[in-house]
Amino acid sequence: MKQLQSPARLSCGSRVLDLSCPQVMGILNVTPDSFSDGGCFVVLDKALRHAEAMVLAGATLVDVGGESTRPGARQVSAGEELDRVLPVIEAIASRLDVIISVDTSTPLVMREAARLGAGLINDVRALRRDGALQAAADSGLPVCLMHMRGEPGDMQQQVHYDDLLGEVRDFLQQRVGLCVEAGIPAERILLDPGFGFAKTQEQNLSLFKHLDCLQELGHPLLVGVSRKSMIGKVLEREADGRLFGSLALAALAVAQGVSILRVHDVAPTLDVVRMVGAVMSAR
Ligand code: PT1
Repeated sequence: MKQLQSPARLSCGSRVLDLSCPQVMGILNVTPDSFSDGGCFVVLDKALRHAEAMVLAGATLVDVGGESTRPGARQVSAGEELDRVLPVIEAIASRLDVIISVDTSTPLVMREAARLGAGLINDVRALRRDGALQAAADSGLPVCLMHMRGEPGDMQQQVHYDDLLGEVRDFLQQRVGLCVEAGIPAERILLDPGFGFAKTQEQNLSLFKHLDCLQELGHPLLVGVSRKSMIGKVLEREADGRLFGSLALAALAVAQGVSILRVHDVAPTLDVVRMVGAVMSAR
């Protein structure tokens, strides 16, 4: 079992994230509902309650996203994304003691989110959109760079790898280089192998098995597998039946030294983190 690494503290705007032990990031999707938009009070209130429940359950980060990135999802306009995400970020920032992560690839969303109190930029496109490197650098916030190929709409057609682990590692290392050149200090960069993004089932499982190899890159790792289809395919269960599978992977991730778990189910995941942590710190 890999020992926990300790670049201990990460400055996230006005808050500090303790990375000496694994942290749980709660997922807050602000994708529209059929009969109201992001600026609507009902939507805002519901998002705020959900965020509050996750914070009470022990989440130290809340990941706010206005664009679905699951396989086949359609893209949304910057305006739509801003309308969905900004009111929620503003509301959480003024009410809850939590680090707000903004799940976006859109430079303007990064800038506005940072202005309203976001503490981390989480980009599934690893700052590849025009202007994203600069927007992230200007924000002064830490960033999470994720491995993906193509776009969520077509990524599952780009799953040929000669050496999956090597290619994921090289991609992330290359993105880190460009970030540092753009003025984002290496200490502020988190990395994510991107489970479910341009990968087959076997590739997802193999990447998970060898997650600890990515520790060589020297950056804290963030992993998002909660309720994903890679669990559904093994267990033959729909999304609402994937909790135990998600927890099994959370345990395996923590055992491989992962720093942040991006999850829907905060309370049970924290039990896993604490239990695995207790075993790992035993003599
Ligand atoms: C992730 C992630 C994310 N995942 C980071 N951000 C999603 N850093 C959104 C499926 O196969 O892993 N890391 N932001 C959600 N995306 C998916 C992808 C959801 C695949 C579901 C699947 O079920």
